[in-house]
Amino acid sequence: NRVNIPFEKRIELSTNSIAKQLFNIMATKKTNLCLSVDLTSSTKIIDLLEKVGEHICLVKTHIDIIEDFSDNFIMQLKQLGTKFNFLILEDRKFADIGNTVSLQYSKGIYKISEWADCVTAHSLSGEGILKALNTCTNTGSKGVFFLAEMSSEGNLITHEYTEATVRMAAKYPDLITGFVCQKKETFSNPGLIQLTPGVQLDSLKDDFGQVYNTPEKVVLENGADVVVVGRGIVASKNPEAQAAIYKDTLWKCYMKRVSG
Ligand code: 5BU
Repeated sequence: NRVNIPFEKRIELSTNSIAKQLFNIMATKKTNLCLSVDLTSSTKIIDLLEKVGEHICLVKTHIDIIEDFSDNFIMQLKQLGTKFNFLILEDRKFADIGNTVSLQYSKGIYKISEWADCVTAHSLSGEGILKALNTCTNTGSKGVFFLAEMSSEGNLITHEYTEATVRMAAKYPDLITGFVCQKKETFSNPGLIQLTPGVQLDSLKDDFGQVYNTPEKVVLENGADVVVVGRGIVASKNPEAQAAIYKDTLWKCYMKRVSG
């Protein structure tokens, strides 16, 4: 079972270079925490990452919510990634036809393909989306987290949709880093990474349908490899201390999972 295999061993089972890097970072830094920096000020994001960079393996951005976006911000973000050894995931949730996605991925103001190690994408529009992302990434080492399930209540993803998504991903072993999903049964390939959002220690939900689970539940029961925490850290009074708490709690759960 993939969830009982330690990250070190899963490195060689990966066929995507970003998955290999991420497994390696998690094993070395002993953290499976992904921070979702959902802030609208680039200086606040940089300040926050200076404080919590040591605790995270991955930072997840929504680049289109930033009000003072600049190329300089991207430069600083990349520098912090190098300094603290974390990767960058742009949670763009691409969903259009392949041709449009290839433009959204590499053009416009954000030029996501130039700086994001990996991106998220929906399977809704069909395989063309992976073909397009694959073509754009031919030159560098890039990855895609494919959306197989969502955390929000009432979302329209069915079991059949999830299964078809996993089958579609299997055709692109070089490109797929893993799945954004909620359950360990969703896929079995140990070379792929389960990224799970919807985690908070002090809250069960927000006002707009987000559903939160505990670290124990998502890592031990539901098979999460990398765990996304946003407001649990970002909106807390002391994000630095909170990041350390999430990191320790999540890593303990992972250790329990692979040793038991
Ligand atoms: P939160 O503050 O921990 O609720 O933030 C969760 C983040 O994960 C936020 O950026 C969402 O866009 C993202 N997310 C999610 O919450 N649920 C999902 O199913 C997917 C992404 Br896919």
